[in-house]
Amino acid sequence: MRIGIIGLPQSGKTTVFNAIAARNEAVGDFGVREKPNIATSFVPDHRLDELSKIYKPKKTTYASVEYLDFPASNTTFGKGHGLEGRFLNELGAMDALLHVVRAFEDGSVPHPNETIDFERDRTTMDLELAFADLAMLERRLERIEPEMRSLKQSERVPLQALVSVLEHLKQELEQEIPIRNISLNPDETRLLQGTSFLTSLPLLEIINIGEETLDEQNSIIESLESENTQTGRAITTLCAKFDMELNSLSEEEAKEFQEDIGVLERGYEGVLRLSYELLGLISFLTVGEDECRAWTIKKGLSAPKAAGQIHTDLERGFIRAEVIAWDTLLSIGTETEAKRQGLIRTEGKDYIVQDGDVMHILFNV
Ligand SMILES: Nc1nc2c(ncn2[C@@H]2O[C@H](COP(=O)(O)OP(=O)(O)OP(=O)(O)O)[C@@H](O)[C@H]2O)c(=O)[nH]1
Ligand SMILES: [Mg+2]
Repeated sequence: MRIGIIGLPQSGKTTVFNAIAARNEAVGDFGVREKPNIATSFVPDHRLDELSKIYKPKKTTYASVEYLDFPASNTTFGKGHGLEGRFLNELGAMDALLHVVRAFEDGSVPHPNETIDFERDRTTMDLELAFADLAMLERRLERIEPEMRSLKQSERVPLQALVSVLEHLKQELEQEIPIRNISLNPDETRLLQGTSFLTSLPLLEIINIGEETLDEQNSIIESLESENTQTGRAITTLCAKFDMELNSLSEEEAKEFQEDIGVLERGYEGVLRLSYELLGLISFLTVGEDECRAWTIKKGLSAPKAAGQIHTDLERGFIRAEVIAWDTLLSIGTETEAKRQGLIRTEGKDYIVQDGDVMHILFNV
């Protein structure tokens, strides 16, 4: 999973990146970097921790997420010129976008619009993303036109179908409807394969609040919660500066500090949880003396497809899966005992993998 961090200049993108990926990149550099910062962070998983205590494997492998922190440009951003052109392709290849929206007040950090207004900045970004998609749509349509003319009437049909989908998307975007909210039939989806639109990506919005409003965090989240019902969009708050500072403390110190101010979840935990929900992801586990490991899959995948995440051979030669829920296994203690009690199920090709399933795949290639 790859998440691209975007936002207006000086909104706290790099600070959020540092907070959630436990990094220490320079902040306040006004987007002078040529390339995004990249970090891989591991998804904390207490199920895997508990099972590893039983198996004592040589290696415990957590699921991972890659974060890319994109620099913003003061000259183009927020002015309706779209996002920074040089990063558009990279942004389109993300699995989700994380928009850092500034809500913190700090006189020493300039805002491109001078005042602090997070609702305004959310709208600005929605428009930026829509502009970028519209520009891309227009370029595609312009390129198709001469191609169309060079074809015989009978050969034009597939291209005409593509043109009408693109025109449809364009009309909706002009009404400020993001592509993720437009329902497309399977044929239309197929025509658009290989094209990545920024407004079709799931969008996670992080309202970056100031340290002095930390105690209001829960009520801010509550007031924004109704927005989390929107398709492909989730919103939460984080005090990036505070969360980044917690990284320099030990785990116990950080816990204590959090309890003092009543913030129970670490920023990165919240971001991960929401990203999983937003992207419809779950994990299944594999256990053994060599390795205990968490695998991330889309909700609703069949056992062979899930097995394919481990290795394509396991999908191709899938015979059956032996499955037990992680907490059942934990309470019984060993697989041998679980098997004796008939608690390990045999599941076939149609089984839909559930979050927290511990699986052994039997296959033959
Ligand atoms: N007071 C306060 N300052 C913050 C907070 N988050 C970020 N800042 C400050 O805001 C400034 C900009 O932060 P960055 O993380 O560099 O912002 P950015 O969006 O990455 O900036 P560019 O990449 O240059 O667009 C820095 O001086 C941060 O210390 C916050 O929650 N509270
Ligand atoms: Mg930055």
